[in-house]
Amino acid sequence: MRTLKLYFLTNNKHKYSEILDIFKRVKTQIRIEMYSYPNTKLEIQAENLEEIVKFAVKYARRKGLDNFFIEDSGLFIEALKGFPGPFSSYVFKTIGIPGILRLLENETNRKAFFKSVIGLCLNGKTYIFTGVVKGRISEIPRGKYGFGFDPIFIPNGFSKTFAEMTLKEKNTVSHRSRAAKKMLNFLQNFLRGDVMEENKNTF
Ligand code: ITT
Repeated sequence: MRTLKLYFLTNNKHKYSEILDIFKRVKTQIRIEMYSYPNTKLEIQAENLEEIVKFAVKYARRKGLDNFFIEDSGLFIEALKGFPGPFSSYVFKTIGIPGILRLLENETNRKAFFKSVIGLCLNGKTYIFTGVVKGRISEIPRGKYGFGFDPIFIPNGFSKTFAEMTLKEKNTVSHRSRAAKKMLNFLQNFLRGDVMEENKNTF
């Protein structure tokens, strides 16, 4: 089997650890290295994660990079019409968890979902993988693990928040693990030689 080295372009160590855990669980010839690459995502304020990722991939390709992936994710709250969604990173840094909980004060509809979109650039071609986890926003923050909005997100089927789960537990259901598993599956097929040149996710 061939080996493959991929760069994960991110400045978020938590995302890197979560995706690395998915790849470490299986016997694979794929090596992933975190690559802090500035400004790949700053150029665009699009309203959906796919557009942001496609733009970021093109941007990195224009800079001469190949064999890398980028992930963009967000928390979509139903009562807030999908806010903060693609603006999650900015909203976390500004109003943060207290701000989100204030916006949801007296709100009984606590439904929300996390979405992850991965853009993989492999031998000059781009492939998109997505993952979603549905859940609800807790009344108060709980837990010490993870990052971002983890302390207020309870995935369906659980009573714990993501921040009360270990990384491995979170990876059994999270949006990012779902997208990463799709990418891993695709890469394993690729390395076996079952190349899906006309994969519907390519562009
Ligand atoms: P990079 O762009 O460098 O990869 P980032 O943290 O800025 O890292 P995003 O632009 O994708 O990543 O922003 C996603 C934000 O959404 C992130 O900062 C969190 O606030 C939130 N978020 C996404 N996935 C999350 C998760 O698994 N747990 C908690 N919060 C999450």
